[in-house]
This record gives sequence, structure tokens and C-alpha cells, in this order.
Amino acid sequence: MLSNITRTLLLEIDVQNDFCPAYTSAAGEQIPNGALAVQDGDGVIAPLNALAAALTAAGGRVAATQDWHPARHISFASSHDGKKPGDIIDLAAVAGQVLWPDHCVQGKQGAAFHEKLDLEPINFIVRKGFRRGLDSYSAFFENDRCTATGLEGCIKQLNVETVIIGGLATDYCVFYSAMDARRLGFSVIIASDAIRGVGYPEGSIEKATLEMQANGISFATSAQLLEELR
Ligand code: VGL
Ligand code: ZN
Repeated sequence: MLSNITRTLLLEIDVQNDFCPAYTSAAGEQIPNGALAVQDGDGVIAPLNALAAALTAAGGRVAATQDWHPARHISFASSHDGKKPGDIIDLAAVAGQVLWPDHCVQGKQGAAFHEKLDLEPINFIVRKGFRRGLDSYSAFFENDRCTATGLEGCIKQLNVETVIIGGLATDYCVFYSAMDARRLGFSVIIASDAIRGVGYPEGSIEKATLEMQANGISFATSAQLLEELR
């Protein structure tokens, strides 16, 4: 599965407070749930930390993404008169944009990585969705499908050939990142116990999973991957 570990990258998608069920605020209070909490979202952290440590020790690389929106971002329902989270609208550059609660606002605690995520093994961080008028799910391209984040050039220069993906959310940022990675010619493995999904609209997790499988993206548990990294 992992033919060349030094040419393998672990891509940790959006393990941020706002996608997690609970987190600690900057002032030290327990916040009961992130603005766009994914069920059991923090369940991805333990397998990702284990994979990151093992991959780094074996000579591979780790990157993380951070959803990083300005206030009044176009993906926020609050930016559109009369719209509420969950409504779906067509934008000039993007058909079928789901509108979300305000989340991952630049510099706010909701946008910070969850405190349990190990930051030491992360070699680089890609921020996305920072243009007010354009959303970005994928780690590689924003939702107009052509504005690059720079991650492709970065990891091609490092001769990466295999990308292991985990994080949040299965049916949005993980899905689009995996599909783009595949399209760009990387071999892609989803760490199956290190992803959790939004599940909106209904069936979106199953649909995303089938589409990834149909496109040659493979799935392996973190235990299986760790076995190969030992
Ligand atoms: C995400 C919805 C909005 C994600 C980001 O990380 O999957 N989903 N912004
Ligand atoms: Zn977002």
C-alpha cells in the first residue's frame, strides 16, 4: 500500500475547534460545541496523531489545512439576506453552494486547531477560504475549481506520490481534497477511522464515499497504515 514512505504525505484536513463537538476557549472556558460541529469530530485526532508521529519517524511528511474565513464570508448564511444555514444557493462561480453558520473566522478560537491535535509533526499548513467571495473545500483548489492554494506545487517539489488523508469533514473538505489529489495524479488513501462527516444533505457521506471509491481512492484503517509504517 505504501510503496515509498519518504514520498508519502499525511494531509490532515481542518481539525479545527469549530468542527469539533467541544473545545476550550482562549479564556479557558469549555465551549459545548463548535459552530459547525461534526458528530464525533474530535474522534479523528487520536488516529491522526498516531499516523503523523509514525510517518514523520519513517521519513514522510505531514501537512494540515485550516479553513480560514474573513467575517461576512460568502459561505455564511448570515452574509445573505433571508437565508439560513443549510440553504443552498447558486453563486456566480459556484453552483449549489451550501450556506453554513459562521465558522472558522480568521484569528478566532473557533478557527484554531483543536488543542489535542499534535502540531509538532506538521511540516506545513495551508489556509483556504480566505477570499471573502469564494469558498474553498479542497486543500488544492478553491470552489471555483481553478484558484490554486499552492499545495500541489509544494508537494510535487517534495516528490510526494502518495497522499494519506484524514480529518473533517468526509463529505466536504476531505472529499474535495481527495478527489483533487487523485485528479492531480497522486495515489490517495483515506484513513477510514480518521474521518467524520457532516451528513447534510442527507446521504452526502455515503455519496462521497462511493464517488471516492469509484475514482480509485483507497480506504485503509489507521491500524493498517501504522502496520506499514513500523
Ligand atoms: C467544511 C463546510 C464548510 C469542511 C468547511 O471542513 O469540511 N465544511 N467549511
Ligand atoms: Zn468553511
